[in-house]
Amino acid sequence: MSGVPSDKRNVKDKQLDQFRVDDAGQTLTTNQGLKMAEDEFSLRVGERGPTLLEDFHFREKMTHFDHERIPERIVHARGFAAHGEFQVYDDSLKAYTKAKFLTDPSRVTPTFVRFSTVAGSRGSAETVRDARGFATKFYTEEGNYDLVGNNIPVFFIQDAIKFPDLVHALKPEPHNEMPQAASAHDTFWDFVANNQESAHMVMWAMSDRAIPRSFRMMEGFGVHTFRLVNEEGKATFVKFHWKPVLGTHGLVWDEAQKISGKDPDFHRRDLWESIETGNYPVYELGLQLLPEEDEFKFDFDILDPTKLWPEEDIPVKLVGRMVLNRNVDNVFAETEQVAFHPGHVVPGIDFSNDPLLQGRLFSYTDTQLIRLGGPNFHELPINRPVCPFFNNQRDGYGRHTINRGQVSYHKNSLAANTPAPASEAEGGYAHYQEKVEGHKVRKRSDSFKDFFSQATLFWNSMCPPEKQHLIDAFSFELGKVKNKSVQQQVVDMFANVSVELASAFAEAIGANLPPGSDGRVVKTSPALSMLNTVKSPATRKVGVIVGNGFDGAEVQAVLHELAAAGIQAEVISEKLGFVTGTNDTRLEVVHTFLTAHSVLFDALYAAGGTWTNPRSAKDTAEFLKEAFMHYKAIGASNDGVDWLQPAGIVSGVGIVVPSPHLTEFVPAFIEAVAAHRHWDRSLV
Ligand code: HDE
Repeated sequence: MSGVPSDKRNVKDKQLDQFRVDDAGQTLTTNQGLKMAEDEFSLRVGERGPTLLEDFHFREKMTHFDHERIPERIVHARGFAAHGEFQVYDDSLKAYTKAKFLTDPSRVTPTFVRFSTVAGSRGSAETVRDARGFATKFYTEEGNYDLVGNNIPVFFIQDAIKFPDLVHALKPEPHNEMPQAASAHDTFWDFVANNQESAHMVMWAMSDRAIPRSFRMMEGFGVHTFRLVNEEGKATFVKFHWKPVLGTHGLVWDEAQKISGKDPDFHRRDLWESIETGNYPVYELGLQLLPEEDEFKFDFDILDPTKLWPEEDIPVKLVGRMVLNRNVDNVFAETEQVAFHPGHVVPGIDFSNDPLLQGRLFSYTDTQLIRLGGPNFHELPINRPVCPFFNNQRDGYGRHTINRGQVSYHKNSLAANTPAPASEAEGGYAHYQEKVEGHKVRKRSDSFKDFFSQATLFWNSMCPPEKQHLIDAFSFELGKVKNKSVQQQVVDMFANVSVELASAFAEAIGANLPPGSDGRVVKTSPALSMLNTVKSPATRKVGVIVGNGFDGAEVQAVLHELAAAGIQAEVISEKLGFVTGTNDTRLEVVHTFLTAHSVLFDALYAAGGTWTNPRSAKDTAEFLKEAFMHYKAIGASNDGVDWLQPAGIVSGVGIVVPSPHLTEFVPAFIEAVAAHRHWDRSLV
């Protein structure tokens, strides 16, 4: 059921037990509990006659089926989730917040995390170019806290009122419903050019951050500035981060597109399998803390969601760890019905006046009302807090609770004025008493009007291969835009970010080159480059191409070392079953050239052997060529070395062959796998 030993099960896991049902081995009944003698044939007049209306079993079964679907999320429809646990490292945050789950290191808080793409429908491919949602529900003892973030730390727009416009422009165009799960079309880029506050996030969306290798290898960001509030009522501004311990890694665009066809479920499969095999994803929670007194010390407004706080200026303090250790039992019941809301807070966490955040505080409950069909979605098992909840709210569609008693109003005398509010000292939530004054206006603050400096900071911070990927992404996206004026508007807009960038993609799409030169912003932030991230071989997937007659002792020794480094090696051969090497060594074949593809692996190991089908040599060459093209580590030993040349691979960065001994080969190959990609290959 839960995959976690019973003594380790947390309070949320145990709470879900009362709703879990195992149908296997049971007698089939109707929803009224009536055992049925037949479930294959409807009730009809004569064997060849019409079906009778009195067939309640048929009607119930069909009606339920007819109503199985609910509206998908208007954004973030395609998602996948897992259960986990969060624990803070120590009590040092007490100076900043009274939130118990952030200050009591003895508490283990159950979490539920849903990752998602933004633009695509529920059935769309997962490796598309897009921001990823990273939404975490903490089931704390003081109520649910939701950190509803993305893997990009800034947003396209500054004011929530523009969200419907942004999403209309991004989603498939209404007249032909194309393209699916893609920003590479006219209306999105028309929106960008005419809403230039989007410049910074567009830079992130065109970078490798928008094609993550895995949900386990991407950062998460709360985006907005929030507040932490301590016992004394003192507030500190905060930005939330998730840092994956495996580092932040992306795919190659060509590879990402091919994976969309070869395995549209690539990211969920990766997460699911990691958890099933005990390779639990781990993220550290990081906070950037800013005293309220320092609010105006920056050259950007901290309320502006198109701005990040450079980590070199305001360091990220790592405060705790989240481990995802349990897959869901049922995707609809849990992943689809989970309802996140940035307004689900606990004492010690409060909001800022970020106008995007303020609008989100309205939208999320509103959207659950249509999506989950009424106001009682908090009663769904996945959404229930693990602490008790009482109030005077009653009735509505799908009410489960049987509230007893006469009274459902406040104040009252009949129930001694209960349920009663708690004072702050008793754990009651009291909003931070920020002083606010002003005229009612519909206006953008002047402090929100610098759209380009941080977009340039991002560009400046990229290493040469990352810059090239950005140029390629802009060239691809705008190459798909049909309207010449929109193309030119985007070139002219991004000349404000970098003339070098804008000129490069202008040339690729045949637009006019922008005038001017760069140099306005020279600052860099090394934390923005993914090349500076953690590198680890752990959980990397290596395809082992091997035919019968391989060197048994050698290949087994290599596989042993790879496993010891945490690498997942999977054998690819010409047919399923077993391949046999010298010394009667047998390896189970997990994939054939037909069922797998080079793009589904982080690296390949050409282990040698012979083929019975002449096509296999060609398939091997194609696998290797593709891996080379996608900058992946390739290891080859014994007669596997002979497979490189037909693939057009002579030597290069990340190509590892025994030189001269096998003992040197294995560590070198593991290091090459850990490097993720060998971008230098593109520069030689
Ligand atoms: Fe969301 N967003 N959003 N968003 N968002 C939704 O709520 C919205 C924004 C994010 O896995 C919706 O339950 C508005 C920023 C995630 O279930 C909806 C605005 C960030 C998820 C909604 C934003 C996010 C959503 C659709 C601008 C990163 C998926 C379904 C004011 C900090 C949660 C739903 C899940 C989902 C509204 C902008 C993250 C319509 C109005 C910025 C991860 O309520």
